[in-house]
Amino acid sequence: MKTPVKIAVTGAAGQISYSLLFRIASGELFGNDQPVILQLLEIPQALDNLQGIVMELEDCAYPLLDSISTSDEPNIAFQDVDYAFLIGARPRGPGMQRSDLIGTNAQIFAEQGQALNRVAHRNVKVLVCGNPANSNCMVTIANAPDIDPANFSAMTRLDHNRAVGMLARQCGVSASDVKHITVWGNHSNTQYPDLFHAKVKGQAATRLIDEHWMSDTFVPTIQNRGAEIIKIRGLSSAASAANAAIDHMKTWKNGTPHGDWVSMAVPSDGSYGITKGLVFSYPVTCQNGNYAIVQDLEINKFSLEMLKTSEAELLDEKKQVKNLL
Ligand code: NAX
Repeated sequence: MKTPVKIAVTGAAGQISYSLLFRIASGELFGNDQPVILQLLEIPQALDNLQGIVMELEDCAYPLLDSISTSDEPNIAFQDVDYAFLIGARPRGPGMQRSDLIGTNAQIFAEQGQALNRVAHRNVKVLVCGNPANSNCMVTIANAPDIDPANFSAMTRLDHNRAVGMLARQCGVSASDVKHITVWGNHSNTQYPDLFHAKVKGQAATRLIDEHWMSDTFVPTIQNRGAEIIKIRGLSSAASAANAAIDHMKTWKNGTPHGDWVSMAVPSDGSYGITKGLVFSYPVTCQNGNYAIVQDLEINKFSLEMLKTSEAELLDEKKQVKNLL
């Protein structure tokens, strides 16, 4: 048997984790010969509830689940972890502005960055999912100076998967026939799902779809899909978000399929003229546990405006968290 990998999940009693934990414990992410240790973090008020989830995990008798621990202390939950899913965050409450949420949550991620820096494995891979995910990720990186920034990313894979699914439905093909979709920018409604490079069964998507459908239907639908789900379901996306978190980590660890790329929000190196250091969603390929931003894609005027709008929003968020950077 292999040595178990240690995985931290924060917000472990929340709705995304309720899907995610069982899939990790079953071996879906790391493979059917890889034991896992789950190190779960919650706030004190949620620890009782989390105990119930631990009991359910135990009741699955997963052969690969080596052990589970719970804590409200990041220094304990992140001890020696190889992977960290930072999902826990405060939801937006009544009367709260987006800027209030940014301030409160950025503080959480600053503390968690410091704890990762102190106790996590030096090669830990960190996925930030809690919102505002891109800026939280930037704050986490700034507070973990001894860990390579390339080990951190924020999740736009749900947006990416939504875009793949919608284009596939529009063209009447399977999701596996769609390649080279990109979601650029912030995980917010300024994100830009870009079809200009997309291929459907090897053909340029722009030859198969109407340009007005792209700009007037596709782009706003993907940008607002999260809000639409809240309106209809009464709760935010959870199973699809957990699915995207699994996809994100799996691709990062195992690599992108031949001839395709995925969207990941990663620290900008200035590619495509985006301010260095912002955590920006790019098309990336992954190999041997590392990602590389896809270079030299042609960006037309429409796309450039969309990228710049999302960058401006991230620059504004950066101003709001500057005391934590
Ligand atoms: P829930 O409110 O169900 O769960 C959040 C959990 O985090 C709660 O159990 C809470 O007690 C815990 N928590 C709060 N502060 C914490 C802290 N300091 N340390 C540890 N745990 C803490 O939310 P859920 O639906 O699971 O969503 C979690 C986060 O993901 C939210 O911020 C949400 O906005 C974000 N999302 C991000 C997505 C993305 O694509 N990047 C998509 C889905 C989701 O909306």
